[in-house]
Amino acid sequence: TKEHPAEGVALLRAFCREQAATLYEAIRNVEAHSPFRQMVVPGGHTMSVAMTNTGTFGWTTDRTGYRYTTDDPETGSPWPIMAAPLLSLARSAAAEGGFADFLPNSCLINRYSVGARLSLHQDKNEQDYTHPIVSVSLGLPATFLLGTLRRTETPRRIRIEHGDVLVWGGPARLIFHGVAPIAAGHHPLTGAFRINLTFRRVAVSG
Ligand code: MD5
Ligand code: FE
Repeated sequence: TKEHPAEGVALLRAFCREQAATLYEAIRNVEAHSPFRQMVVPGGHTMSVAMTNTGTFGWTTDRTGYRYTTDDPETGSPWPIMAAPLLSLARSAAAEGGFADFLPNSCLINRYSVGARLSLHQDKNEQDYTHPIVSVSLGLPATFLLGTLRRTETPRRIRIEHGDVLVWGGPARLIFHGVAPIAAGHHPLTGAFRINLTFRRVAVSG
């Protein structure tokens, strides 16, 4: 099924549910090389979400700012190569969402434990906003905060479940969004976690 919760947003319910175990296996492999870590933002706070990356470029933050890098600053090695099932899923979801030739070169993997959240923000470090963003949810459900182009407007709340995929493009690419604190629960695949994969095409890096 395809829903359009806002202009430029396609919500593909249960789109990757059948491949979830394969995707999770790929995530576990990434984690074995580049472990999840809680990063520090420029204001000095430590994020409640733990992150790692796969693909040519990985998103990181520290006290000095946000950036995309080819190497994991924790290991000094390149981020793990994006596994075929991850790339393939991102491409097919983008196509279903109306973007025929999406070629992501970056996948941020967000791991939410119970209580972890992502405050309202825009994704604006990618330089080129003509490419969509594909976001995949596995494990515990979440309440997604779907805002507008203005930070001050109250966001709508959308329930996102295991296997759901969102494609954000065009007018939705720069809207404010976030994730409400994750409620306690258990999922047969991921246990006490929600995992989000955010696929992007990044133009430049530092
Ligand atoms: C998450 N992650 O569920 C979300 C899914 C992030 C992030 O927000 O930056 O890692 S990605 C949702 C998203 C991405 C890009 C644009 C928009 C939403 N949007 O225009 O609303 O962990
Ligand atoms: Fe975001």
